[in-house]
Amino acid sequence: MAEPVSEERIQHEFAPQAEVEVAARAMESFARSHGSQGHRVVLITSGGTKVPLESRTVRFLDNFSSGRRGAASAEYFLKAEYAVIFLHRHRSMYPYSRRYTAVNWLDALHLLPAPAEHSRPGHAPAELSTAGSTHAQPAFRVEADPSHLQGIVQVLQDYHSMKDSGMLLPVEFNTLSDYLHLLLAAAKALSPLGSNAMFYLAAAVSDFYIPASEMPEHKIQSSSGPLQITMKMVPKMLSPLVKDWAPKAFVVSFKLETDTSILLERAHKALATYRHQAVVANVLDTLRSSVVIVTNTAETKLTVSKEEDSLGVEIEEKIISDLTSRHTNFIEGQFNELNSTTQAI
Ligand code: 9Z3
Repeated sequence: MAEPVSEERIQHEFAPQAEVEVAARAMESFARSHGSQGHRVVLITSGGTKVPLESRTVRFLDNFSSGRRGAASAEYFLKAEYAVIFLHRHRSMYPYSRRYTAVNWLDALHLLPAPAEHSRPGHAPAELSTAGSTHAQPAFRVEADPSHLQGIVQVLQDYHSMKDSGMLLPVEFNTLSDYLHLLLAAAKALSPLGSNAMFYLAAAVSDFYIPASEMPEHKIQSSSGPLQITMKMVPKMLSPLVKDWAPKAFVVSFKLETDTSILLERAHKALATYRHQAVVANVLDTLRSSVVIVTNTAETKLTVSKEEDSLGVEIEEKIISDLTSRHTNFIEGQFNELNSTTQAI
C-alpha cells in the first residue's frame, strides 16, 4: 500500500525537470484573478506520466493515456463557464486541436498560385517568399481543404473565443516528478477559492517509480543481460490534497480498471479512503462510451449510445454536465452549513 505523502517528501524525493516555479506563479495569479471575479475554477489533469529508468534518461515507463478525456472535458468545462487550469502531459491531446490529431497537415493544406498582384516581384506575401533570396520568387497562397478538417469553422470560433476570454491556462508536465510538484502548486493556488475550486484528476499517474538515489546514471546496458528492476510505490497525493492542501474544494478522482467486476468496489474503496466527493469509474475497453459516477450515496451510469456517437455526442459532455450540477449542490451545501453555524452563534 502506498504511503500518503508530505510536501517535504515531494521536495526531497522527486526532482522536477519542468520550470515549476514559473508555472506555480502563473497558476496562482490565474486562480486569484478568476476567484476575485467569482468564477469557478477547475484543475484538470490529463495524460500519462513518464517515469525515467535512468538519470540521463534514455528509457522510461509510460502508459496508454492519450489525454483525450482531459482535453474534451476542458472544452465542456469552458462551455459551462469554468476557468480551467489544464495540467497536461507534453504533446498529449489539447482542447479543440484534439479533433485534428489524426490529420496529416501536409495533405490538408494545398499550395495555390497567389492572386496576380502578389505574383509580381516585391509583392510576394512575406511569409511565403524565400527569406534573403535575391531572385524574384513565385508567390503562393496556402488553402485548407475542409474535407480533412471536419467542423473546422465551429472549432476555430470556439478556440478563438476561449483564447480571447482568458479562461484557459495550459500547464505542461512530462515526468512523474513534474506532475507531483505541479499538482501541489495547483492545490496551493486553488485552495483560497474554497468550494468554488474543483479538481478533476483524469491523468493516468504511474503507481511505480524509481527514486533518484537508486537510479543508474547512464543508459542501462543490454550486454548485462535481462533487465530486472524494482520500483517503489508512488505516494498517494489524493490524501493530503483532500485533507490539507485544498480541504474545501470539490474533488473528483478517476478509477480505471480492465476488469469490470472489481470496478465499483475499487471506486467505493477510493471514496472511503480519501473522503473526497466523487469517483469517475471507467473500464479500458469502454471508456469512450460508458462511465459510472460514484459518490457516497449513488452510482450514476452515463452512456453514449451508438446513435448518439454517430451524431458526435461525447461522454465527456455528460460527465461535465453531471459533475457541474453536483458541484453547485456542494457549494450550496457549504453555504447553508455556514449560514446555520452563523445563526447558531
Ligand atoms: C482515467 O481513468 C481516464 O479516464 C483515462 C482516460 C486515463 C482512462 P485518455 O487519456 O484516457 O482519454 O486516453 N484516469 C485515471 C487513471 C488512473 O490511473 N487512475 C488511478 C487508478 O485507477 C488513480 S489516480 O488507480
